[in-house]
Amino acid sequence: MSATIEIREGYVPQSPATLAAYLSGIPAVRSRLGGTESQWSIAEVGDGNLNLVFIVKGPKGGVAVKQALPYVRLVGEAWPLPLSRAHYEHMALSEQARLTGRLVPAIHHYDEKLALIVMELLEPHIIMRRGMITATLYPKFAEDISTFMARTLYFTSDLALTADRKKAMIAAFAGNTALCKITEDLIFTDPYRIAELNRWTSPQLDSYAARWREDGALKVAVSRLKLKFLSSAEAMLHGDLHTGSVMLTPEDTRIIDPEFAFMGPMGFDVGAVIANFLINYFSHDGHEDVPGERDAYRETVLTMMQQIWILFREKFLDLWRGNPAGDAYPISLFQGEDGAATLEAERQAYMDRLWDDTVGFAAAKMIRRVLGLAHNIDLEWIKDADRRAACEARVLTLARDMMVNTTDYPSITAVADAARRVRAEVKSY
Ligand code: SR1
Ligand code: MG
Repeated sequence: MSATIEIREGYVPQSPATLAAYLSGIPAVRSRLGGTESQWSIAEVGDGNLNLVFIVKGPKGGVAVKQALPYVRLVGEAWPLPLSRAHYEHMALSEQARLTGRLVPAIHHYDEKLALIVMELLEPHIIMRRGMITATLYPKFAEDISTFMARTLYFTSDLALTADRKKAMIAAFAGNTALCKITEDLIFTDPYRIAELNRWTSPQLDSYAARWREDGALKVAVSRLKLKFLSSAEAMLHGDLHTGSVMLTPEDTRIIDPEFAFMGPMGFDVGAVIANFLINYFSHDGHEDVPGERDAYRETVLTMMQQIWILFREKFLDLWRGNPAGDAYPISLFQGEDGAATLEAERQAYMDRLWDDTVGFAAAKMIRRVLGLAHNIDLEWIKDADRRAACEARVLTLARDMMVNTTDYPSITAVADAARRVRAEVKSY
């Protein structure tokens, strides 16, 4: 944690009253909303961990406004956080828009000084996590998220960029250290030690938390992942790609909130998606009124999870075969039929390594949502603590095995099978 709250000249946290006056001074936003300031409705709706979020509606249309606070909203002023995260979010959103078009919200206006972004209002979209808790089907999601990940990760990697452009991207994102530090602490360190902000369903999971702090193999495994996170600048990551960073309808998917963006290991983003599907899979035992009521949805969650990896792998490989413009693996080294075959075998091996990273990072993301500070509503909304702890114990059991015995998970099918097995075998906490 940095020591003091940042003071930036010209920065004022907005309220509905000040925001109306501010937005009326931006012609593009004023005309999008229509009418005059007095006709606009403005509500602060932020329920995330970090920022203010306003929904503004006028006679003609609406916008969403996101503003960084100089501290972590979830914790308060005791945890200062730099306003610069809005700069990195804006940069990542712009890059993601260039690479994926309508898979991210359009930006209408950016104010660096106010750390504020005015964006497209996504309606009637909802946060994906909320939809999945109520067992809603999203038939387009696997296609869309696999495209998003394949394009943002491939085109910002050394496979697609020349070394100078890649290094320029590393430099551009290098300052997002405070947000990276949150991940380094909350995901890779705190769940495995006594930390003030840790919490879990207690007393039910006390013995799990204690075992996690004493498990040498697990601590080595998570430390290897942390080292990769710290040192592997493979591609521009979203950095927080959970189902709370997706707004969607069954027909339209948008990826939001890339304030944790930086140049890091690709498996961190892919693993985040897989982790959140597994957490959701296990959570339905705590939500269904009649046992078995959600069997079909549970299987849908696993099917989607498998599609996501399979589609991502295919799309990433196709991009590599079609756009080998980067300085890595120069085509001049792989000429002729033999060269092409050698390179294709290496592409498959590359994806296998990325898969191993994905399994490990997914496991780390599952564990932090049960034993760390920030939990998922998939599990938090299970009111009965015993039922919740039983679901959480299954999350922890699978995640530990994925992290320590990663080679036992050679495919996404193996992960899905293990999830079913753990659900059947772990009866309680
Ligand atoms: C203090 S921030 C906690 C978490 O919220 C964000 O969504 C990230 O996942 C972060 O780790
Ligand atoms: Mg977020």
